[in-house]
Amino acid sequence: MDLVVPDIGGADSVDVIEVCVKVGAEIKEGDSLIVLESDKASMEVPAPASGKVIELVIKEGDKVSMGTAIGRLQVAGSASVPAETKTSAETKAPAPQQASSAPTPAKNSSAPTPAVEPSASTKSNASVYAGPAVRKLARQLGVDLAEVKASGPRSRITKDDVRNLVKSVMENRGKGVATATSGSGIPAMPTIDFSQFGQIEMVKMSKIKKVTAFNMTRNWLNIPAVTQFDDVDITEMENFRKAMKEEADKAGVKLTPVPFLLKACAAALKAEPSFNVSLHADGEQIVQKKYIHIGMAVDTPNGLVVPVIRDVDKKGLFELAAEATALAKKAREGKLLPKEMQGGCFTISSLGAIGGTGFTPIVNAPEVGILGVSRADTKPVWDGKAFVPRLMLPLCLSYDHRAINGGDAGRFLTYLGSLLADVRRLLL
Ligand code: CAO
Repeated sequence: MDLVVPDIGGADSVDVIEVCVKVGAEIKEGDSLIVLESDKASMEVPAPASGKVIELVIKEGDKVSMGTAIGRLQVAGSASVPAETKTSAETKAPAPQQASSAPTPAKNSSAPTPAVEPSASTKSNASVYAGPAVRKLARQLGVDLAEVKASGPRSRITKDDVRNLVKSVMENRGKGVATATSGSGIPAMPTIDFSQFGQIEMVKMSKIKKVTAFNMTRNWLNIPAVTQFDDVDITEMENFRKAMKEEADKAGVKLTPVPFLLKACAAALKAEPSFNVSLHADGEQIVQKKYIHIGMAVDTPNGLVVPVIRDVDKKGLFELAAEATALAKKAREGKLLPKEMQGGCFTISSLGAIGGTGFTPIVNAPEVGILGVSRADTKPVWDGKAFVPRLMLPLCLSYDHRAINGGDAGRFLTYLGSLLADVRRLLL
């Protein structure tokens, strides 16, 4: 018997959203053969008779109209089919004696049992057993049917199953519980009334603090970051800096370690251009930058801001020192212009004047690398014969592991260290 699409109320080019049977399956009259979905309704096409499916010429995603061939059925009790089967082209043409029955609008509870059960390993939205009405509900609620536990006969998913999943996810979200089915959803933080523990005062967050909180969360969640640590011997650099201090003062600039770090990072970005990139939003390309602008994190009473020093590679130490001081002052006075905080390729976050032995800076997207600098300290270093006192600067390099691999990062930090250990190298 030829199986064809029956009268579907005059609808044309209707999508096949599910093929419920496989070749070789024994089916009963009324079992669903395929599920169709038009703009207006979903419907199941039932088998017109019981028997064995011997050919299928239809697949999910096809567009069908009344008369489109579905396949062929060896009707139960009839003689076996001839050895030669019809070609797809032949079966697509409506046969003179077509057997079909009217499609049934999807009804969850009375939907017939399919001949083919979905296998757990290949379970997908298309292969789970659910009627059109249930699928529609799942789509409306954004539920992946593959994640729904079925309670209906023969593992059929019911509307209640879909609703129960949504309910449990929402309940667990409220409790801050991550479940196996919560996917990448972030459990919400509980709201706590701290006044029950003691006296409190509510302080309004500054705009900068709110923007920082948003950006940090976004960057933390989006960027698979790695932090690499190293201690760099800056004894010679510090001797040079101190020797230059008087000259710097005369030139009206404050020569701290930061201008040296800026200069060395610019050279390292040139030597390791993999750090001077951004990931393109299309996920297909990276943006390789040919300019070197470096951001400098500044701690202000209103919160953290990152002014950007442009073309660092083209500027001298005094010029960088003057610009860093001027930008830090402007930042603390809240006078930075938006364009002065844009266009950075890399960021330096120096807590050297404050203290600490190391930290893990958060990558400042769309940049892919950030250098954390902690307080330099004199430490005993083994020179091969004896321990000698050396001024060691702790560096922490966080990087976006999507853009940069560990080898790049190792080379970047080692090269940066070599420049800071011997600043004459910056001239090479
Ligand atoms: N180790 C030891 N001493 C250091 C040092 C280090 N790594 N870095 C700076 N110092 C010293 C300086 O040499 C200076 O001492 P002298 O006057 O004797 O030379 C002193 O600390 C104060 O420096 P400074 O703060 O005036 O200037 P700076 O160039 O070191 O820093 C700036 C400028 C803007 C980076 C800094 O003021 C700042 O805001 N840092 C905080 C950045 C921040 O918040 N980062 C965290 C971001 S993520 O939350």
